[in-house]
Amino acid sequence: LPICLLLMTDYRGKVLCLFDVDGTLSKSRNKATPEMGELLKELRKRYTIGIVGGSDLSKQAEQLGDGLVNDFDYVFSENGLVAFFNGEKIHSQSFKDHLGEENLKRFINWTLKRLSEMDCPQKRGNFIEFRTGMINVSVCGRNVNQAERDGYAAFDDEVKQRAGLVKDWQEAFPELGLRYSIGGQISVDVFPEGWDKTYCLQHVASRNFEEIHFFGDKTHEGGNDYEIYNHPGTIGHAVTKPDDTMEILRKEFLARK
Ligand code: M1P
Repeated sequence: LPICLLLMTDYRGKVLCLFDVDGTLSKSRNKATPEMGELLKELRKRYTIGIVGGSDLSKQAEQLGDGLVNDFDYVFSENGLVAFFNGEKIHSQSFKDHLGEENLKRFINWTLKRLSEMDCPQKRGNFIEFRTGMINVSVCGRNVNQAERDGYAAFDDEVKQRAGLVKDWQEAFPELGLRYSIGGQISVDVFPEGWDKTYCLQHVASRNFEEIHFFGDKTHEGGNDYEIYNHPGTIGHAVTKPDDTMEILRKEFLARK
């Protein structure tokens, strides 16, 4: 081992660095750069590292590589409703079982009708994606290509269409105890109250980390990083792009003695 590494403290048992994916480790729905991959490898030599994203595992794998469950100590898909530690699945929570078939059908039918009344620059397919721990709803449809995706994001920035849909849901289904989270460019995640990203923290509680650092870009109220960023058990780092994350990691973590 190089002498400089021998002189540095091993924080692996004491400090967990937890990362949001879109906008934090990679551009939204894009692959993380090789530079980011190298930096995370370096970080893992001295710290425990994990990711927590709204996306399901297959989407996270598109962005971080097929081997991601082995490249991170913890992988939390769908906010930790599906969780992996050391490459093994340790938890899976069902949105369908929690809500019940009748409520689920009522919600989906109402949403399909509402989506049919909403206009946007382009519409493609896959408007409701059913996942293990949540459903993901998109007015333009998840099958948009990258240009159409960017177009919808700009449109939504201007007219706040997704925020309007969230308000409609809140008025229509107050009794279901659902939370609506705008985490990416084209869609809204829907899951029960409390199943936001703080959900994943239960999976690391027994490790008694001295510090849990969370890095995210949607830390404002209504963003899907808001709860975990403000949680008393985490130290939050707000970033606006992957370059910010790399800068913090180099200056504050890799340089730490
Ligand atoms: O990780 C953030 C979000 O990424 C995707 O959002 P979008 O397709 O709208 O850009 C989705 O996978 C979403 O569930 C997730 O929260």
